Amino acid sequence: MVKHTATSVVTIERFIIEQERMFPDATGELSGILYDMALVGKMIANKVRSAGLADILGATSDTNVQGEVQQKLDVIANEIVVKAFDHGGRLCAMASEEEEDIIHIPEGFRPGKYVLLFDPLDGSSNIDVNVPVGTIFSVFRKITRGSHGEMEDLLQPGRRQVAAGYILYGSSTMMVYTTGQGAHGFTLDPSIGEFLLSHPNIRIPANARYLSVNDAYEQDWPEPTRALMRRYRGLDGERKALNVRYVGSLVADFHRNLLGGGVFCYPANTKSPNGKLRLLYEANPLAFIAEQAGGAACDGYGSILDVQPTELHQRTPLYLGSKDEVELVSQFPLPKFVAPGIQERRGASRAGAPASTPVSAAPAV
Ligand code: AFP
Repeated sequence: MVKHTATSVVTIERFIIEQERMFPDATGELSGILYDMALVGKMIANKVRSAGLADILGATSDTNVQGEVQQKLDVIANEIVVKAFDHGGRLCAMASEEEEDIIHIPEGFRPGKYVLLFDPLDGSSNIDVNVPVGTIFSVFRKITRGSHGEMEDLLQPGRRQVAAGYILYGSSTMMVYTTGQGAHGFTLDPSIGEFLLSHPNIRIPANARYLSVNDAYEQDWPEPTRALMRRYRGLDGERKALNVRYVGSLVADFHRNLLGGGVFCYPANTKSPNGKLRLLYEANPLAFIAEQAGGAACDGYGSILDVQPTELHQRTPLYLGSKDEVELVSQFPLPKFVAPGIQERRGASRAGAPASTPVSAAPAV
């Protein structure tokens, strides 16, 4: 394996080619998806950079499938991704956080052997105030017979992802991805329009510094979640307090914790018994990256990557980041029923777990 340091000049293209060479049977299709994603990142970065100038700030009158008002840039970013991928011959289907149904490959184009799930512009309610946003993506191999992609191809547990990543539109634009061979970060050099390897083999620091959580929901958390947060904050006298940092834009919060060490939490609460974040477009891809960087992700019952999805827009509670901090969640077991329905759904939908798995016996994260 070629060993790169943060001081070698390596374009994302060269890096992807070098990784592909490690697999003699590789056809280059997955590499093609990653190049296309880097291209998408540059195109969306360009739109985000000029958002304030082009009179495209503010909400459209449309709402997405979650019932949220779509920002115009969400719509634009969604279109950029779909158009970059629907004719390339590498995908047989897609699913987007912004679209209700499976996105089929148009007639006349050859379907490929992968499916792509993506959140085109996560954190988009922050655009009006110039806060970092991101694109998140997840790739699976097709598992059904026939040439066209089906729902079953999209509803696979995160453990089966073959690639995942995100693009952060922050003070600089960065793409971080994994194909299961470590997590690697690339920074866009705007003067040459290339992503250059800047963060090879990212390892999330074991000594966490940050806690990212929205305290506004504290009154709606179950008692074990409140106790967990008191522990993170050092209020129960058991440990040193973590610093609290919350942007409210998942990619930005995750990226800071990935590099600096920390845990992002979006617990279930009585008003949102399944949390807010989407399993397929947000939790799974970031969980894959976290694990590849030596971290972990759980939903309060077990590993995120073991959850068998049942619907495209499924939500999940999420604890994500440094391993020790995520493992702490299992010491604060949630009551059997956080809210009507949640335990039955969780027990029944975890891949490989019997429907009756009691919470206290949930697999360790
Ligand atoms: P938007 O895309 O509506 O801005 O939501 C962003 C997000 O999905 C995720 O990026 C944040 O971590 C989370 O929601 C913030 O949610 P709260 O505002 O409830 O804390």
